[in-house]
Amino acid sequence: MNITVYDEIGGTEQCTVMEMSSLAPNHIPLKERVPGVEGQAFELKSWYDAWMNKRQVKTDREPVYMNVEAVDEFQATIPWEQLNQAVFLYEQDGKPLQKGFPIRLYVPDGSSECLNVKSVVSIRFEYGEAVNEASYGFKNRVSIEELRLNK
Ligand SMILES: Nc1nc2c(c(=O)[nH]1)N[C@H]1C(S)=C(S)[C@@H](COP(=O)(O)O)O[C@H]1N2
Ligand SMILES: [Mo]
Repeated sequence: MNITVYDEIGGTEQCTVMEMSSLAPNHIPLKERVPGVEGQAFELKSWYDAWMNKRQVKTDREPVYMNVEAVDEFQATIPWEQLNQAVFLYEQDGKPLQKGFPIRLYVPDGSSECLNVKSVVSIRFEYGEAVNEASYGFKNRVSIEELRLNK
């Protein structure tokens, strides 16, 4: 399963877990940042810098937030300042994740544990208007039935 990475300046790339984790300069046991949870994780921000370098992007700008979306369409938008300790869990017992595959975000500095999005398949770095608070939840899914009813 691929993960789509998008950055307004750096462009778009489809990555495998292997490609992402091998690019990441800083790998840690997750329990160092999230006590009680086993597994190997890599740091988000140092991975992001390495990815931007690989994309040959030079910029002084920083994203204002990151948006991640999961297989089940759960998604979260998190201000850049809450992401300093953020990591992606990618392996448990030396194997791909049983729960949260392909990767799971953990946000130790985040405003809520609900931001620990499982099964992330899309990661977007955004530079637009600042968001002051993190948000999460399922994307709006409007069925044909509802459209008819609300007409
Ligand atoms: N993909 C996905 N990730 C998700 C959720 C979800 O519904 N889908 N729920 C979130 C919420 S609201 C919480 S509280 C935690 C629960 O994590 P747990 O399953 O490890 O207890 O996962 C978060 N990550
Ligand atoms: Mo939650």
